[in-house]
Amino acid sequence: MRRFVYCKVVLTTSLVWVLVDVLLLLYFSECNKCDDRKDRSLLPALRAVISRAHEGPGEMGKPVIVPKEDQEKMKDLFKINQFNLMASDMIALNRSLPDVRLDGCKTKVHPDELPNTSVVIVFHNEAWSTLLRTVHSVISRSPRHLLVEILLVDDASERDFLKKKLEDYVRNLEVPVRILRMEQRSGLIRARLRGAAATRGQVITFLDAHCECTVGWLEPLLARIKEDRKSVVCPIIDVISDETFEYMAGSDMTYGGFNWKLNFRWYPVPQREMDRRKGDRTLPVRTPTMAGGLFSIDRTYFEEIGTYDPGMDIWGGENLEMSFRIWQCGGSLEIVTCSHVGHVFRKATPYSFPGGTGQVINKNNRRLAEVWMDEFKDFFYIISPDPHCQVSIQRGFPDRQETRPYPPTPTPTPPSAPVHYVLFMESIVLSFPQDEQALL
Ligand SMILES: [Mn+2]
Repeated sequence: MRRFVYCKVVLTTSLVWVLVDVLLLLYFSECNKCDDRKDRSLLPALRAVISRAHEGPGEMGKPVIVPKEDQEKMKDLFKINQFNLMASDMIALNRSLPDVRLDGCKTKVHPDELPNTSVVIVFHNEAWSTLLRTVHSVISRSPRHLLVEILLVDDASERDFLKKKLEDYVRNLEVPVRILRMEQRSGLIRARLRGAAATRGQVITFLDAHCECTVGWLEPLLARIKEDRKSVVCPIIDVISDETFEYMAGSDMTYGGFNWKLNFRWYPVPQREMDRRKGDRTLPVRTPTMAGGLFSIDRTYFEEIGTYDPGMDIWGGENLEMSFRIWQCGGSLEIVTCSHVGHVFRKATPYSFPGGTGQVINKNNRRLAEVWMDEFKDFFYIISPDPHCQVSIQRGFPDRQETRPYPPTPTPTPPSAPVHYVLFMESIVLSFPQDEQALL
């Protein structure tokens, strides 16, 4: 009987509290509507920022879905730059991105005194939104004292908005942005050389015109160059989808090689390189080649190794040429795994190649083979014969240092061989088809 009374008391008090909770909830949800009337409150502004960071198109690197009714127009616009221009234009120029770094990178402490850098970006008929998103991401995610300036080199673009409108826009940015114009279409290399010659920073950082830098991208690159001025460093290149502009983290477990058509190729980071770093994935990976145009280099070292080959036209082959040059001139090429920069990868090139795409790339690759590959160039000539293509190489290339990197026959590496020898051996072997690898 007593137990029954207890139960009644417990139930009644519970019921009372539930009612109190409901009343409280009703009261506060009513009050939400009053927020708008609270003048000078920071709350609405804060809320707007937070909701934009999570809800605006493409924020936090999310994919943009274009409404059905606009899809015809979207397809037309795609052809201009070979990426989804409509999606790109919908995204804020300063959109938020996820922090995709390894946990160990987020807590890394860098020296106070890092070298500063100039950022060189070459563009040719680039879209407004991708070019300016590159610029904004550099400015907002680089410590101000490390960023001397941004140099935009216009390789003879034809679009109007890249002229005065662009000049007016960059004038108001909080970092000096200079625009240099090539008088005629000169190609990526000669435009980059023009930009590099005008830099004032201790380090030159080259980026493409459709990139987005993420939080903490710059410090680890500069810290590595401070440690060793002959190390040339690349970030991990994350993928920005050409269809949706979704931001997708790249892997720290692949590095660069090449095949015998002299195309760049990704390969898994070998166990040897994991062992050298004692399994610490936050340490830089030594890579035989770099994927493309994103890297930082000490300015005086860039001059010492003879900069780029100015005889290369438009685009293609320059990334391998620079990689071979660095390794053979006593430097090292590394992927700094704590630095992440996104890049819009395209399935087709939007650029015109005066003289024809195939011819331009073939000529560039021949220059690369003739200068840096010794008798290994024969592999390239067997796979890509073109008796009509002739290149003349003027001297003026720097002397190579240390051991010859291309042994005539792949033999076991002597333990004292410098690291570039080992790396090239490996990428040569990797570049053969599987069945041929077994024969080596
Ligand atoms: Mn690119």
